[in-house]
Amino acid sequence: MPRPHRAVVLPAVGLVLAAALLSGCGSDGSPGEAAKTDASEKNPHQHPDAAVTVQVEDDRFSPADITISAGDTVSWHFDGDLPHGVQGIGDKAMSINSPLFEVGDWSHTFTAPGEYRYLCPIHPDMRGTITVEK
Ligand SMILES: [Cu+2]
Repeated sequence: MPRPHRAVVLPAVGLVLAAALLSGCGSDGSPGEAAKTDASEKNPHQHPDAAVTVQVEDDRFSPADITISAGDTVSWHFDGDLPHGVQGIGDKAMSINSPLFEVGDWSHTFTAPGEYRYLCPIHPDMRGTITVEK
């Protein structure tokens, strides 16, 4: 089931790399573009709009407990040998419901303050908490 995600992601990466190579031919790069390039090199898995990125490994979410501000986006980066997902626990967290990934990224924006608990639907011992402050 997770294989199609890998197949979809790889061509997208190829396009991004091709675009980067093409744009590298220009000599008038603005400071803004240079800053973006630096950021992506420091953490290539960082979602551009994400306040926090949670790494999904084969036994845990890391970091498992995070605190963000209302309106912030959390990105989960999946990179392991097993499929994992992100599923909210309880009514309040119902909107947290990702597909399953072996490798991939999924993000969710939290607009309402509160505490959101989630788990991996395949490995219920993998749990995390997101505290959203006003
Ligand atoms: Cu899992």
